[in-house]
This record gives sequence, C-alpha cells and structure tokens, in this order.
Amino acid sequence: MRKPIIVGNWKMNKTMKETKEFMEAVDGVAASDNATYGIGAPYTALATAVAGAKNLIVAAENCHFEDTGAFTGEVSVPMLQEVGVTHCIIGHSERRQMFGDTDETVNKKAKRLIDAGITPILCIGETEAQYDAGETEKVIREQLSGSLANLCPKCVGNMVIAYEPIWAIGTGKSATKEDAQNCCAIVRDQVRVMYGDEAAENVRVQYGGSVKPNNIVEYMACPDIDGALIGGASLKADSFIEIIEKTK
Ligand code: G2H
Repeated sequence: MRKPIIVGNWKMNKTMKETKEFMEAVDGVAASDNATYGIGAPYTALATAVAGAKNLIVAAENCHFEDTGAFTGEVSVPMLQEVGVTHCIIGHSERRQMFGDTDETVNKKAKRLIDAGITPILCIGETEAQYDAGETEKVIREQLSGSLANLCPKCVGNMVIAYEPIWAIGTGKSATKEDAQNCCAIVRDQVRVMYGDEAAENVRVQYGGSVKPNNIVEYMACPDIDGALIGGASLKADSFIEIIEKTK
C-alpha cells in the first residue's frame, strides 16, 4: 500500500522567523502513521525547518545537478544533504517557465538526488493551451519520458511525482477530481511503460494546483492520487493544519 504524502510548497515565502513559528504550530499536528506531511521551503529557511521538524519532512524547492563549480546563485545536492533535507522538488512549472529548467536538466537533478538518497518530488503538467488543444496526455507522457530517462525501476518506485496542470496553479481554478484522477492514472501508466508494474504500483503521485482545505478530501479519495503538492494553502499554519486534520 502506498503511504499518502502531502507537501506544502512555500515557493519564495517565509523568513527564518516565520519558518520557526510555522514549525512550532504545525509539526506536532503532523504526527501520523497513515500519511506523511511536509513542507518545501526556500534555501535560507531549510536549516530552521529541519531543526523544527520531528514529524514533518523538509524538502528543498530546487537543486543543481553539479556538485561544485562556477554556477552563481545555485545550490548543490551535497549542500542540501548537509542541511538535512530528505526531499527536493524538481521541475516545478515556475522553474520551467521562468528559470529555464527542461526535462533534460530535471532528469540530471533527479539522478543526482537519487544518488544522494534524497527523494525527488518531480513536477510535470500541461499549459492551458495544451489542455484546450487536447494534448494533456501527450504532454504528460513526453515530460515523464525525458525527466525519468535512464533511472532504475526501484529508484522511480521510491520517487514522488506531482501532476500540476499549469492553468490550475495559484489561480483558484482547480482540476475536477475526475480530470485529476485521470491524469494521475496516466502518470502511473507512463511509469509502468518505462519501468514496469512494481515501480508503477510504488510511485506516489500527487495532484497539485489550488488544493485547499475544502477540496483536499475529494482528491485524496481518488485511487491514483496519493497526495498533494500545496502552494497557497500551505502558507498559513491554520490552513495547513486543517488539511492535515482532514487527511490523517
Ligand atoms: C502549484 C501549487 C504548489 P497552489 O504550484 O506546487 O501551488 O496550490 O498555490 O496552486
């Protein structure tokens, strides 16, 4: 059985002080045998988050695939290891759209993270124009083909893949539970095509895009949705606690 995993993605939000306050308010509530809860924090907040996390898992929001070098402003996987994060979001659509991430670089990041024992949370999803053109399945399969190339079946089975339709991100326009289920099933099927049944049955697939306390339960009830990646609704402790309480 796959253990559900619900992760906040703070994006470029929260100072160290705000992170400490959030961890004090939320970490105790996140104790659960049935599900894993966590937050993705900006680099400067990671050490504070790790220090305050007994129950929550802590994810970085990006990494570089090289260990050292002339990459001004970047952070490497060994640096994240040293801070103590266990997970790392890669390929978020905001990074693909604004910072040049591609399936190829995301694939390199996935490989480096897996080598380091850090679980990638790989994000994929179609644009509104692709959705309108009926290209969603094609886009999902192509992104996964590139981003998951040349990994081992067991490694892929241990990963988390977040399906996030770009038109639903931060817009308040969430996918219907039928669309979200259908697309998460396509994600799982593409993992099956590439890495076989065991990887497909083990990989945890999240839905992301305007998940809130009032819609989390219906998404989590879908058979191929094993969790959620949550932006706006993870920023306030009260709202993230409500999501935890509803899914524990
Ligand atoms: C999608 C999501 C978090 P939000 O980016 O990854 O953000 O829940 O605000 O749509």
